[in-house]
Amino acid sequence: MIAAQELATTARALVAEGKGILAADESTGTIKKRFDSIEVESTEENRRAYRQMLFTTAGAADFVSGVILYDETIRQSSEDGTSFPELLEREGIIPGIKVDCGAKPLALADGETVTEGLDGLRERLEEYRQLGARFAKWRATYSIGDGLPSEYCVWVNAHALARYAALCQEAGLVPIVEPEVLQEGAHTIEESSRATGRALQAVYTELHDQRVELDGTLLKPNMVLSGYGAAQRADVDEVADATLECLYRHVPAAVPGIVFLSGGQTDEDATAHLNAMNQRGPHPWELSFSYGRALQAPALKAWGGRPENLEAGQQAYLHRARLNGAARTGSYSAEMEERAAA
Ligand code: 5MM
Repeated sequence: MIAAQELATTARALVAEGKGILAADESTGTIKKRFDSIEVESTEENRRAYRQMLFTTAGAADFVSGVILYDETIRQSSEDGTSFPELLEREGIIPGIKVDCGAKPLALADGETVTEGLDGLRERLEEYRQLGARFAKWRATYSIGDGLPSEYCVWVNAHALARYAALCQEAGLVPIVEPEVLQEGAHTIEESSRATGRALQAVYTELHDQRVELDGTLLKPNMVLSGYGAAQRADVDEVADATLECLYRHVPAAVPGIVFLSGGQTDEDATAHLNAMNQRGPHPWELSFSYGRALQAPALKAWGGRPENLEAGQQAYLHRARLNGAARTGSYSAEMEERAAA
């Protein structure tokens, strides 16, 4: 059994100053959608080449503390035969792994999901640790709507997240706990806050009851936003204030870090929101990022599946990583976007 101290040290290293996490854990179905958008076939070799481009970007380790991998990716290697976890370790980046098996329809609950993957998880975690993973991720999703999320959905997902987290700590992996309230729809920022707060409160009740040591965990929540389809969208200051208010009410101070997901925000919005929250610090927890789309979208586009665009793809990724690194200390400004575009 890994000492609690080691888990806490890894969790703190993942939220080191100026750094955050790259979520590169798209399952085969999701990466296919991303590749479809640039008209690239989703073959195993193309997926490997794309991930290699990201993982070998010189200078990224200055802003990226860890990378979340997918089951296929953790078993892949760079062209010189170095396994991806080893390659990342050498650069000083901590390898992690997505271990959930996806959000599936929740029985007798129209429009709601429960995340599966607990069966056999103890054995899978043991294997992932041997493959080099030092942290893990499990994502639950909740929709906002008429009577949604239901208490039923809130509690089954909180229970599963805590069972996953306890198994991770037993296996020596830091669990990233990801309750994502989806921001699709026309809801107000107040409705987003209520749903997010409810989900978080249940998660921390279950984590406590299932004996999870909070200082060896990280939280990966959504930001509190008005729905993407709302007529009047909340601005950067309103999002920062509403998100912080919700987190202060529901997240214990023993949690070392909160690593937001981007959830379909534009790259610039995801960076500006994080920056505004850090400008309002200091906070009891580090406020950082664990972005998928908001770190990768420009890189994917610049690469376009062409080996000759490798450097352009790496520069685009490095640029977003640098700006989000600045947002970690509240020192990002919109001018930094323009300077790069010039
Ligand atoms: C990278 O995307 C992950 C989800 O992949 P699957 O849906 O295929 O399992 C996702 O869990 C991701 O880690 C987080 O949602 C953050 O990603 P975004 O793009 O929201 O920042």
